[in-house]
Amino acid sequence: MGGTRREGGRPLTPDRPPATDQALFRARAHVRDAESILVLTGAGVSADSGVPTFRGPGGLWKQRRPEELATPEAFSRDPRLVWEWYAWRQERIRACVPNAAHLALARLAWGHGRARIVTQNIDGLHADAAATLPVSGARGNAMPLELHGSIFRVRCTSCASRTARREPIDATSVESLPTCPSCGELLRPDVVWFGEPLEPAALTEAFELAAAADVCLVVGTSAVVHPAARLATTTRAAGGHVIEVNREETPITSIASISLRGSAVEVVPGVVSERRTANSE
Ligand code: BV8
Ligand code: ZN
Repeated sequence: MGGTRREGGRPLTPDRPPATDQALFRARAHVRDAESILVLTGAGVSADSGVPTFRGPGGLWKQRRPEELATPEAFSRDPRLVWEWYAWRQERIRACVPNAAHLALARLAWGHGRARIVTQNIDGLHADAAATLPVSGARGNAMPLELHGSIFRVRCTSCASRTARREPIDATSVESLPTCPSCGELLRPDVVWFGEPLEPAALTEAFELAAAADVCLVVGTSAVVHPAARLATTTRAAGGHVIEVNREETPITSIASISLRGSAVEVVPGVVSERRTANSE
């Protein structure tokens, strides 16, 4: 197993699995010494909390693929079926709590104000982890940039009003689907579906963070969904390090300085431990 740093011009041969002590030590050093860190997470960071991943074994639902349900066309064709899928996911997610990876990442972002969490997930678990931190101005640093929206927010299909909504959705009939209190039109989940653009401000901020990051720590994403999948390559192109935590290889593995094999809940806390050398504080 050969992991090398980028220095010295030697060809980059990322650390191969499994997450060995040496690879963990090097990843921790990169994180400790970085002045700016972009944390990019996908469904894998929440898998250990019990949230089904998109493309894993539990990702299929009633023999349909998420890409067939998470689209504006699917919603206009059958809003009840799409809401039934989101109601089922909401119910699953309500029973889930942030795991050790969410909590360690929240403490990293809160502690030094030099790390930002950008997530593809809509489960709200990074925000729940931030809410466990002591109330202070710095807690805001731990709040994630939710690139794909939130399963616990709804948006009107007509007047586009947005509101948080955690109470269960009754998707048993079209008539029981939620409607807008202002204009009476149908509400939809406030998430980004395939074929829909991401919020421009969030997208701009995410790519600015990626370009400025010394380290992009990528946790639990298959890196197949764009434009989020391009954030790590943006950091790499700007000369930063990409550190990946995943159970398996992904398209990001080949550009990662270090790719740590293992589950987020086991690996992430050891990589982002808060201790920094005395002279760097
Ligand atoms: C857009 C919200 C333009 C909904 C989601 C360029 C190239 C190719 C395709 C495209 C491209 N540009 C655009 C596209 C099309 C499309 C796309 O990317 N398609 C892919 C599938 C090929 N992109 C879009 O449509 C985007 N929009 O580009 O608009 C535009 C501009 C102007 C005007 C009009 C249009 C919108 C994409 C957003 C879609 N919405 N979610 C919902 O969730 O219901 S995406 C969805 O996938 C989720 O957000 C999810 O987070 C995301 C990515 O999946 P992952 O998070 O990676 O999850 P996955 O299950 O795949 O993988 C889990 C990983 O974790 C695995 O690697 C596994 O090994 C690992 N793992 C598992 N357990 C653990 C673990 N790791 C660690 N520990 C564990 N315990
Ligand atoms: Zn409305």
